[in-house]
Amino acid sequence: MKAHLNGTVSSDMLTGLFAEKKWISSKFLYDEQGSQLFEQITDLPEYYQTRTEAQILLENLSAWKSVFRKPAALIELGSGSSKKTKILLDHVPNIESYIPIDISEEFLADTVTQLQASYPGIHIQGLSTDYTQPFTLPDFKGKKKIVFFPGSTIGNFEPREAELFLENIRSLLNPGDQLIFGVDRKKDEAVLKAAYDDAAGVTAAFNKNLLTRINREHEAAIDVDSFSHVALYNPTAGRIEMHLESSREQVLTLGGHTIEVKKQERIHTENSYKYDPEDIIRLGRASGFLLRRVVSDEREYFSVCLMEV
Ligand code: AVJ
Repeated sequence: MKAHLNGTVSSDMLTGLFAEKKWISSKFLYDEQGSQLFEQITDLPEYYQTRTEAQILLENLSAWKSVFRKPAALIELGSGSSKKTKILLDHVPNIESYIPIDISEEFLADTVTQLQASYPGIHIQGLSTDYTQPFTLPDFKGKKKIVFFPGSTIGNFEPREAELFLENIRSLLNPGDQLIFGVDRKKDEAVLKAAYDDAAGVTAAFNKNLLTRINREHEAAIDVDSFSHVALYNPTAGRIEMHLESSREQVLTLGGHTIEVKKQERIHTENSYKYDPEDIIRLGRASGFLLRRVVSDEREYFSVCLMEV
């Protein structure tokens, strides 16, 4: 939806720009261009997360094998290209069905077609929905369900929201069903900052693409180059923050509205919360799951967690 000339702004993407402290939700980072940039981020030397999580998954196959001791359904939240899931599909027997859930219908359909060809023995059924909104799962006739939520996406939720989100997921499951999720750990600030402010400038482009998207979808003319990428670690909150900082005083015109921006004023575009094992214990307790195990890499950069209903 667009900002209307009659004075109402009905777009989710723009509301935060009219707030005292300007913000844009990080979910808008992932248009087509943004999703491509994010894929590039996952290959950056500074962005250890994706390859560390894959390594942890590979190094702990016996744990996932015991999760799937009996035939079960694997349900993935925000499956994207299902890259990490392939580690499970390739090495873990007894995955009877795979239900990738993703908001992008087109992307999902392609993924399902490709996966079905590679894994003819697994029943694959995509579900195109926003998994942060209430949804229902297909009926698995009493079969065990394993929810897979990799990529530290949980870090984008505010801590309280993360608890409520997991509580909601738990309500879709039965006793004995399990949840496997990946989350980035707190660590040396320089390592964290580099991961969100890479030398090649891919993360900067990813952040600034939000403004390009607003220009395109709201017929705005924001001077994208007048904003610079800022990534900082907020140790009190335990999170990385991304902002867009204006290099000058300016007025943005959006669908008949004007927004004044001061020199060096920032638009907050993302929070990425980091979880140490004690934070994971708290999260499990608050969401009503039983925490079964937390596995990390040698450097203790990332964790994969197993929880049970
Ligand atoms: C996809 C939310 C896990 O927080 O690291 C990457 C997104 N933002 N670089 C993250 C992101 C900037 C990413 N998550």
